Amino acid sequence: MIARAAVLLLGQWLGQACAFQASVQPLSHGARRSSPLAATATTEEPVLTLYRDTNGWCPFCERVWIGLEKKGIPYDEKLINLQDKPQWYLDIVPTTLVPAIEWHDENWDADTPGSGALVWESKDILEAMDAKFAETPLRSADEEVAEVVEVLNASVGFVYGARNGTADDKGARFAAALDALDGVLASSGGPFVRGGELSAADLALAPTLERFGEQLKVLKPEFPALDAGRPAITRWSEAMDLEPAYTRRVKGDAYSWTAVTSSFLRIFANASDAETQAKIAKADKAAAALLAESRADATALDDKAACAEAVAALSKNRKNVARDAADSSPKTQPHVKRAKTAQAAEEAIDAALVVLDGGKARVSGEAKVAAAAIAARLCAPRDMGAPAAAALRHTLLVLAEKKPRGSRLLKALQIFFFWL
Ligand SMILES: N[C@@H](CCC(=O)N[C@@H](CS)C(=O)NCC(=O)O)C(=O)O
Repeated sequence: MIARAAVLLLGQWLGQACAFQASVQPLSHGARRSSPLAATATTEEPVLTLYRDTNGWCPFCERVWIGLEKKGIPYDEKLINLQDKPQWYLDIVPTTLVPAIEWHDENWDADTPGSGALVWESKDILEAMDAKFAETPLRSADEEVAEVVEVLNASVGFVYGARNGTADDKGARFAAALDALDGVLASSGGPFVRGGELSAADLALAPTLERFGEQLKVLKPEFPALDAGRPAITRWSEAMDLEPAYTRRVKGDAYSWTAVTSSFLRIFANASDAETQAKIAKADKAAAALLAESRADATALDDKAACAEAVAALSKNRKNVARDAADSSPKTQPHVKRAKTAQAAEEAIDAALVVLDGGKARVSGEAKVAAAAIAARLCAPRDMGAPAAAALRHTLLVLAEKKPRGSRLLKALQIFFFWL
């Protein structure tokens, strides 16, 4: 009962977060699309539609999303903008919240949302999925593990909010909750909450711990890493990172969560006070440093499946991406320099597609600006999975680099002397 109330509270809070995040103009506008790279890469006909938030940031959606990937259920997606939910969605889902699923049953008609049987509430969805696909159970009742729910609630209060109670109290509560979780993970035999198999409890934890782990580095650097001195949580994180159902498409990355931290601060804190301004500047600086790391990470291109996913997503959304990269009055990430024209962004996109496909390319000056803008705007899992985002960011940032002034002259001299 307490656990249910706690999950509900988390839902209300994150509902606000997601509503805000929906104002980010996404690179991906696909209203209905198959997962570009289902970890289970199925070509079977979808058996259900997943309704999830446009930004791919709702942790409840992510919980179901990982579950679908893990169980290998073929699905398609409809993305719901939480800031402007379509009337048809309000009409078919009584809670009006995401996620929901719609079964492609005998009544289902692709053009009539709600014609198939609908299930909402992430826990009920996971249960319904387990009922139909019993051979890969996620044991969703286990989601109610008290220590898991307490970690989720304590994190929500601590990371941003300080409405009731002091930051110290909240920090102590969160630390105690993490200790208790560590205890559960140790006594289960691990690496997961219920032992050797992934369960719905792990699916509830992962999306939240992942983002707060990154954001706390900027917001509360004095708070130790979530797994510091908690070996069972370290083992759990490592085991999660071996789950393709999570890492290939649903997991975000350090850059994405850090880059949106300043947006979170603008919404949840008093953006005009000096302390918040300093944190915003710090978050943006930390994000820039992570971008530099992406530039350095050429190994991202070794993951050919990731490159293919990036090519597919970029090709499909290129018009929106180009528009976004040349937006002269951006609503988010105003510090990111945009290109003067969408054509320059198109040039950067074409070049990136060539490089991701194994070729070589260079771009003109304004397209370099566009390439850097696209790299900075790219978010996982909103636009693509984290491995694909790493490959695309690296590609774009290399394209964006200005060649040192002397290098062309040097090349010309080399050619000249070669022919002498
Ligand atoms: N208890 C629900 C919570 C779902 C939820 O809170 N979803 C949020 C997004 S994170 C939402 O739809 N917010 C939109 C709104 O509040 O209007 C579940 O587990 O599915």
